[in-house]
Amino acid sequence: MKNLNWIAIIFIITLGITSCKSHTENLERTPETQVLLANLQQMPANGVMFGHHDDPLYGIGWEGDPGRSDVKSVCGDYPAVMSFDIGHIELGSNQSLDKISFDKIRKEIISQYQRGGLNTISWHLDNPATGGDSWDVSDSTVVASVLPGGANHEKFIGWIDCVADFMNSLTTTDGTKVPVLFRPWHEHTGSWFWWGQDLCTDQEYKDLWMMTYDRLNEKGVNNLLYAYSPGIEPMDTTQYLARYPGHDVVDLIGFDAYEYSRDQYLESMARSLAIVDSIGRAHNKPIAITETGFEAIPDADWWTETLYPLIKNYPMTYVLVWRNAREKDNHYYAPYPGQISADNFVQFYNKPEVLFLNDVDGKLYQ
Ligand code: BMA
Repeated sequence: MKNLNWIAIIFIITLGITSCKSHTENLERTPETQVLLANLQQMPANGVMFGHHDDPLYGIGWEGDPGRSDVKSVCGDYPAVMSFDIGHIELGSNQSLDKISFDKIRKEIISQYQRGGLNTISWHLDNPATGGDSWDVSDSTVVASVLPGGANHEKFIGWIDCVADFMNSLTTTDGTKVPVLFRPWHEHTGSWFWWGQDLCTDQEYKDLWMMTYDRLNEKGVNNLLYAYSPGIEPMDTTQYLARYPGHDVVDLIGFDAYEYSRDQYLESMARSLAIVDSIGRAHNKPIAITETGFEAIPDADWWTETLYPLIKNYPMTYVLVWRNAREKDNHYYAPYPGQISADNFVQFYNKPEVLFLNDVDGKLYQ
């Protein structure tokens, strides 16, 4: 009897340990990823890194020219941060929603790592219930439908597995996995994506994040840091954190904010910066402006007179502007040679506390 009791107790303890195993215990990030996180926590002491989405892939009037970048053409240096989007990876497609082959995206991510720069990835995935795109908000039950027990759950796990395969494929020739800052489920405080504010409950959003996080871990994805980036809708830290999935599953906090009018931009930036600064300090999270910009940069002094004064007083890790579309008129956020803000961008570039690739100089991974 006694022996049997002991066997039962050991069995229960073992069961308890296995079933209570939390996500963080599963996670053994690669040494490079751990070093990157430690450096991102230190970075703000040196300055704020500048980033640009799809920087080496295309720009105004060009596509796929080796080594070319609109930012580099203007200031002579690459952005320290490059962002890429893997929308349509979930469909098994060989090109992204912006019609760039995933082989090319992979190659550029590896190159940016080898130059010593930071890579971040967003995911404008399709709507798994309707077959529409990220912006298809016609159905407010889509998030619920991909969670366990939902009609689209199995299909959706397959979609996350496509992301896992891509992340796991980011390896250099010596077999090192490239660390990446993954920024899933972004701008969720607005209601323009199917995972947005009015399209799911707080709990469903958190469950979506955790399911993504846990599945990527299960698939051996150990080269990711995770960025949480709502829009400018939160008015205070409580609202900012309403859908926050937890400090153990988020490495960097930020927000996406665009200029539509100067007053609106200054006001929303000031508020959002104060929010992430306060949470970042309290919880030792690096902070960033994960997307920003003024479409077609119609203000010739925008870089030094609008953006720089906003960011200079905060310990920002990076500030990233969106893409220079080659296929859509006036959809660009970084200057190109001859653009009216190009000279001003060079002044911004010359500020000692604004960091481009040469300033980072390999420090992110040492
Ligand atoms: C949006 C726009 C779209 C693009 C998407 C993903 O903000 O630039 O044209 O498809 O990002 O890059």
